[in-house]
Amino acid sequence: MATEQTYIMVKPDGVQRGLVGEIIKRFETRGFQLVALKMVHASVEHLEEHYKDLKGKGFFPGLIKYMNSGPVVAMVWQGKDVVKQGRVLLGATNPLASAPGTIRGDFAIDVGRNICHGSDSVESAKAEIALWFGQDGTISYSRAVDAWIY
Ligand code: RTP
Repeated sequence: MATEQTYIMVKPDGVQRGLVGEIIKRFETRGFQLVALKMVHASVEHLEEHYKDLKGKGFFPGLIKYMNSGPVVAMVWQGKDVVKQGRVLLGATNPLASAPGTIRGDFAIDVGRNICHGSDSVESAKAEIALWFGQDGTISYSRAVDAWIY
């Protein structure tokens, strides 16, 4: 299976609650590689572009307001099957449907405050990485640990 990249974001509630390290830890200890990271207080326009597929949904204005309420931590993680596996680590969109052991299943109860975002396909990951890291790009580096994980 080819190595993929996915866009993972700690949402404003995850930042406010001090869950950034916990979320990074879960991806790191699983064996995925961090190849880009930054903190951003995203503009309404930027967030409307990120969530453009949801425009028209009743919760869209509240979603943009919530996402614009404070800084987020934007990350790119790399590794085998990381798009799908990243969504597994996050848990279901509605935390009440998320299994214990997932990030949302362990730390959230409200779909409107679900702590984190993860790309839902390889194609959307490419678009989201370009949107959030277009000018900065990602880092390429080798890790000694990969010989033990893969
Ligand atoms: P995300 O993009 O944040 O990873 O979430 P997702 O793909 O699992 O879910 P999606 O349907 O794309 O929804 C994006 C975000 O919108 C908020 N939401 N609120 N009924 C509601 O109030 C509702 N439904 C969705 C959540 O923050 C969800 O993560």
